[in-house]
Amino acid sequence: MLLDQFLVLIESIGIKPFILVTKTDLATEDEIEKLEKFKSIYEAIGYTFKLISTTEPQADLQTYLDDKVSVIAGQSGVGKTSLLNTLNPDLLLQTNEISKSLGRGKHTTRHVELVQVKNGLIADTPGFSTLDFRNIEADELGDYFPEIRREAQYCKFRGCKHYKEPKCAVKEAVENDEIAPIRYEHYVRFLENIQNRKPRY
Ligand SMILES: Nc1nc2c(ncn2[C@@H]2O[C@H](COP(=O)(O)OP(=O)(O)OP(=O)(O)O)[C@@H](O)[C@H]2O)c(=O)[nH]1
Ligand SMILES: [Mg+2]
Ligand SMILES: [Zn+2]
Repeated sequence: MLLDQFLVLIESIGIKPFILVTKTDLATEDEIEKLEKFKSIYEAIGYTFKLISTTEPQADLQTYLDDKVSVIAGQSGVGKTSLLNTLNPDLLLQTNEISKSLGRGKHTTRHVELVQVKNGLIADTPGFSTLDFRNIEADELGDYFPEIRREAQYCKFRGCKHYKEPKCAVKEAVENDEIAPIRYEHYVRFLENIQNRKPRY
């Protein structure tokens, strides 16, 4: 859910996302199997999705980041800074183990800083704990789900929000398994969230 929320925000500002699942050295075989299923869902949408671990060098990621300006973002403690240290061992950026009592990161990175990996620049960022859709309107939400955006042109009604409207191509695509139900469920939750938000004056 947090990932989909994040993807919506990233799409809304026109940045190309690259999804990384970190610390896969800690995952069990069952967990890896589950992650592979998510990987195929996101790849079918058109996203790049990679399972990584800082116990291994990340040569192809280095190449991907070369000559670009990127931002690495995610919850506190997921290993953003550790990954940058792996990509460029000269950086020696500070990292911290996650808090045992709280079960989450300690907000070690406290400011945004651009660091170099090959000829690319990457902004390390502080971990966030919540995201909100304050700047996104109900009628644009579907644009930020690429698979919904693609189907929306076939909906019977212009301005269809793919919610309670009849003859909705998006809902049909969910029923036919062309759109992952979990993605559509999140779309509906975000939509309801936006529709229930207090109006701003
Ligand atoms: N086992 C394992 N541990 C990792 C991996 N990557 C990071 N860690 C550990 O996870 C902890 C948190 O890493 P950080 O790099 O500080 O996390 P962060 O995302 O930068 O956290 P904030 O700066 O608080 O947002 C550290 O103890 C790292 O050693 C990994 O691939 N495998
Ligand atoms: Mg950090
Ligand atoms: Zn529709």
